[in-house]
Amino acid sequence: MEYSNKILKDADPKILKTVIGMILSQHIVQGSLQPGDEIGITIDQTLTQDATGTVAYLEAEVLGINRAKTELSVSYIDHNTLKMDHKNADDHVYLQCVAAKYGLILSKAGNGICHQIHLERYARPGKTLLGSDSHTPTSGGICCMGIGAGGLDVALAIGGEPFLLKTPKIIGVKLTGRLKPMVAAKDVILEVLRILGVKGGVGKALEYFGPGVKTLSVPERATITNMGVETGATTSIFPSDEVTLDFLRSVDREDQWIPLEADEDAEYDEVIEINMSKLVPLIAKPHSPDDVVPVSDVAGIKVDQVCIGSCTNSSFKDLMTAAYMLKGKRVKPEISLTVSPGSMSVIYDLAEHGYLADLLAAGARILECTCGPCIGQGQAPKSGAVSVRTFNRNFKGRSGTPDAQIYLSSVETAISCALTGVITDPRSMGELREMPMPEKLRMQTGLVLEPPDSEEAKEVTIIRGPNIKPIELRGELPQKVKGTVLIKLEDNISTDIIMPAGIYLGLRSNIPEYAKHVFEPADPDFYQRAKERDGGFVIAGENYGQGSSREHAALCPSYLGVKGVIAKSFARIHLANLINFGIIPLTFKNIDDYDRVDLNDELQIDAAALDSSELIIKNLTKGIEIPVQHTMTPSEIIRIKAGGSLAYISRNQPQN
Ligand code: MIC
Ligand code: SF4
Repeated sequence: MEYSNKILKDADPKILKTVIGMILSQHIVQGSLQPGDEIGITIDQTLTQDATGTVAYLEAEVLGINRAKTELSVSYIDHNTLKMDHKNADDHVYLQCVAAKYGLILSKAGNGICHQIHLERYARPGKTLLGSDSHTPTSGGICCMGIGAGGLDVALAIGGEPFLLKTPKIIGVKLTGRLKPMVAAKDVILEVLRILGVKGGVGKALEYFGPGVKTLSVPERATITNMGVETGATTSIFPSDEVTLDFLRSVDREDQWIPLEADEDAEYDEVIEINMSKLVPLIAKPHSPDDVVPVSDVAGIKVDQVCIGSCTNSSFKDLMTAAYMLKGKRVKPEISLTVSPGSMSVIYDLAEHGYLADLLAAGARILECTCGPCIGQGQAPKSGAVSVRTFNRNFKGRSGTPDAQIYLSSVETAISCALTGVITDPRSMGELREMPMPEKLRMQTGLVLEPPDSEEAKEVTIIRGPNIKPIELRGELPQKVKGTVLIKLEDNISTDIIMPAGIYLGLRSNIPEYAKHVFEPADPDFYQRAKERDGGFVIAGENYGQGSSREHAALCPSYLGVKGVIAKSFARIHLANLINFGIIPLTFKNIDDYDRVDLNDELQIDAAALDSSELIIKNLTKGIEIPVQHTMTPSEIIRIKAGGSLAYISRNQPQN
């Protein structure tokens, strides 16, 4: 690949030989490609979903963005589609108006899960995609560099602003061998999680290479890039090769193919090697995606529910596998088996090829093409149930049942459990017949709306239901930031703990109401305490804010007056969201100091001290000083002092 002299001069020469480096260098507009350095990249495509999209577009309105400047932007409605009352329905109307006004494609409720549809219809090799959903790297399966971000960052990208990120270190995942029967792509990513853990990918990106790559189809690759998110990695990618071309051909987009592979002599910052021939079926135990063991280790545990679907495993190939395994059989009577197809096209193809009938005859419940049980929208398991799911997250309580035991596995393993009633190694079920994939997938749906042209768009009025409340801007930081510790948390606190989704999804566009549930799963009294004390501090362990991209996990605490989070370490997207909404993110310089701060201690930070990356927090209650640090850039420091990026940008717009 040809590069400008400047890129060559400033870049880490290693990175330019990798697929990720090649895509970054085609999009870089500021900074240099040195691991850890901040860069700005142009964004070709964006996606939002309804649960993060309403707030993203409300922010876009605050910022005065009114027409998408990207090559392609899609607004998906896939998370919250039940319409149990007016809230959902009102959000959908708002999103439809905004899409028409801004020039976005709208994928209506029921059309499918954003990542599955994006892979089928829009993601293109070599492009950048920014999405207000953490699993946006799914598109890496087709060599499109997807990155998850908060809604504000996506709104800015829609407005044509570059996206700022730290150049990741690149972990090369070398795949050799070939998957054995009943061992699946899901087992590859579970193995990666077993090796790296839920924070092993923070500040890094995963690039797959090696002879095994060619044995995996695009939907299989997308399962792997999708769940790479659970390592904390910024993005995951496969090269664009003949397999990519075959997939694009099957969805009538072969003209969008470009070859894109790492140079033969590419070197990575780290290399993990996985011999797929030696892999066995794996399963993640409750309550973390990295608690991975061979299925045989937990075989025999009684199962109550099996759920197939989510953006990890809802492709035509996945559901065809389920149908092949279920054909002519019945699921155990005591098991509830649900199937959520990833898109309308998937269900259309299943129907056309007769697989839908096989699923129904076996006793599967076919749900809508949405996230559904993955985000606690229905199908909460019974108390204490064991549920085996093909999903990507099993954080405690996420299913809607706090004491449910959620296991994550491949489709092959999950269906084996549905047939036997206990956790079962799929290899004991015999081999699958050869599954010929159809040459063409029917991209069939009536649920996609193209936007009107810019002239017609001017006539569109944005309709807002009563549950849609405007976003309030935070004030500037005072000189002395003072408050008590409102909560002290352990390691790996997910955004599902900070801001639960499930039954509260209808409140995503109503921050004052949603804020009443901040930290509810960890401490139901948090809201009251925060209100009484007019905010304060949060103390946390490692990897604070892992999981989803929901900026509500920063926006709602910010609304309650949370001033800062002092943690052992942060997850990438959540860290950016904290800065966007004016919450100071600090880490302990000495990890043991975590033990020197307790609930209710009064803390004080000098705002001016934030100019340096190392500073002191006074623990006024204990009369001690605690050294802390931050990784904010000079521009982020300005923003945090101004009350966060949203407040800063909107107050500094030219028209104001
Ligand atoms: C998730 O899987 O947790 C979600 C729901 O898709 C989130 C987005 C959200 O909270 O709306 C994500 O992954 O970013
Ligand atoms: Fe939807 Fe689940 Fe995927 Fe999140 S992880 S986008 S909730 S299917």
